[in-house]
Amino acid sequence: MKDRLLEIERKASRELEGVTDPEALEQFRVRYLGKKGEITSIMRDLGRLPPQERPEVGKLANRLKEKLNRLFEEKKRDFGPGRRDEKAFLDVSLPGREPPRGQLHPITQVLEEVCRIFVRMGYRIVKGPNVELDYYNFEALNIPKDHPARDMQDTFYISENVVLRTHTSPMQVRTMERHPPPVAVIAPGRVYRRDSDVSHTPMFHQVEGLLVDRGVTFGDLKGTLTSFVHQMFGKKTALRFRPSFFPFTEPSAEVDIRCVICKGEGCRTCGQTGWLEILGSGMVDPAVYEFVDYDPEVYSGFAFGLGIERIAMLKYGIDDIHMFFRNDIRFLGQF
Ligand code: 2U9
Repeated sequence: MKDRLLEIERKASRELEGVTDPEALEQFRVRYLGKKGEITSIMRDLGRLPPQERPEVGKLANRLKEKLNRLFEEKKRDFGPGRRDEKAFLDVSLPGREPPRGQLHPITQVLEEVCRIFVRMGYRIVKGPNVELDYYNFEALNIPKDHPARDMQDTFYISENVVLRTHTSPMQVRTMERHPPPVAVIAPGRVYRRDSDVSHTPMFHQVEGLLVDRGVTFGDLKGTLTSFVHQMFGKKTALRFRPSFFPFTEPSAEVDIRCVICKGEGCRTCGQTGWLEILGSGMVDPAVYEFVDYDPEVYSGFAFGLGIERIAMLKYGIDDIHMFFRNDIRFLGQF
């Protein structure tokens, strides 16, 4: 009897595949599920089985009956008024389909996180043009005419006196021009440099900061940036200030954190040093104050700059900066 049930199941499934009109479907129903149909006859024959076999075979027969009923109902929908290929078909019993949800680009997420940290410390956000005068991008930042950064190789020139800004520093100069001290601002945004390899793209994002007031010291710079690093990378992150040089700050220092990959052991990411450079900083060079009419005898301040793509690469362990700009949803959806 079990074999007969299996045989019916195979036969019925095959037959149903060949059913292409309502008449054939009705014949199918009569043949298998009708009063004189195959399943009904099996049910009737159950009584002839030895009593101990009846429950198992009965259960199998019931299951097959349910299955064929279901297949029959599904097929019926293909022909009925609510058939699937009809434009108006709407099965209100189906669960709703969730539309794919968007999210912020990882660079935007990191940029906003950096800004949030400084805004909490009292800094104000300033934004300005990406196409900038040579004066604000170089001249007022104490970058002399013969400085290599001004080379056509490094900077996108729009005309002799107009460039795509190579950093967001022009915004700090514009801010100081219009506001007397004290100032505490951060300038986030896009910057442009003629550079492209695994860690450089011709456009990237920076957040730069500037704080000027009476009596601001290198100690304030260290405290501020230490707090930033701890908020961004965790309170246990070791950091160091390494002497450096920038035309617009003196003295200058770069900030390194303990390598997030090897924890200081030495690896490919940190070039075996155990340290990763994450930002540049320094006390604003008095020469810069001359351009904005701040008195360097009364005021002092510090400035810093960081590349958002670099921070994001270190935070998420990404070794190719171009991943951020390929717009591959499978990559971007992970953040
Ligand atoms: C004014 C005065 C000084 C901003 C500074 C840096 C050091 C720095 C780099 C970090 C990685 C650029 O994106 S990056 O390649 N920046 O090292 N930036 S101090 O100094 C200023 C800015 C404005 C008026």
